[in-house]
Amino acid sequence: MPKPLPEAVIDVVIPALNEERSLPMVLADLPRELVRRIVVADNGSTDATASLAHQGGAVIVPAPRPGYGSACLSALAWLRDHEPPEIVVFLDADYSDHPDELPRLIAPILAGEAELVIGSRALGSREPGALLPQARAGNLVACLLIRLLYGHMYTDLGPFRAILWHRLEELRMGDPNFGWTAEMQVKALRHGLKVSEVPVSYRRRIGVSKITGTVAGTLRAGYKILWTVLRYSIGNRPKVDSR
Ligand SMILES: Nc1nc2c(ncn2[C@@H]2O[C@H](COP(=O)(O)OP(=O)(O)OP(=O)(O)O)[C@@H](O)[C@H]2O)c(=O)[nH]1
Ligand SMILES: [Mg+2]
Repeated sequence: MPKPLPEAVIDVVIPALNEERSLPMVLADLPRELVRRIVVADNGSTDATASLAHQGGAVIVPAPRPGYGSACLSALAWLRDHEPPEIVVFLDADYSDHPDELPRLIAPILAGEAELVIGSRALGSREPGALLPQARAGNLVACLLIRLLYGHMYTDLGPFRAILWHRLEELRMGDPNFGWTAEMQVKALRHGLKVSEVPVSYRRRIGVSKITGTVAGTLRAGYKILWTVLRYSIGNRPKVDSR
């Protein structure tokens, strides 16, 4: 059973690629009183993302290798060298997630009831058109495959999530791009983390889609996610915490 953490140190990681229109809104809506640092992981945005992140009080960590997962890995490497937090919260920079819902994500961890909390868009309310049909179908297939191979039913692979730092470190994350969210969820099951989900709201993104809004992005992400779910299922029987 995880320990309650009434006053945990929380850092937020935001992978961002050319999100100058939405990032300031994400930064403005985050409940700053709960958050120690905001780390924006940037793969060389060519717009004002980095300067707006700086103005908004975030730390900018440059990610040399392109990709969503690489950006997250660069942020984690930076945190490791700069007094790591107790809890890391991830969310996207496109203002699809509702940053003001962060307290919901961390509540089960603070209460000692969970070590990884996924913000589920399937359980929450979605603005029409926010979660594209291909993303919904892909998530469902991936979640069913996880159920089959790991014995735990998630309802989403949503990007808005919170995890205990020391347990995240145990997972030795490595996916450089679209498999990042699935990798974290299946490895959490394999490592016996206590996982839970809370409903989160989701709205249509502002700015240009990089992943599920494009055909190439959807196909590459779908393939990568399914492969990720399969590859970590090979080997020992997963340890599932079904409490
Ligand atoms: N640093 C970095 N961030 C990225 C990269 N690709 C996507 N992102 C960020 O990751 C988040 C998710 O990307 P989106 O384009 O919104 O992907 P999506 O949510 O699947 O697709 P939409 O439904 O169009 O929003 C956003 O904050 C992007 O700016 C990348 O290669 N590097
Ligand atoms: Mg998005």
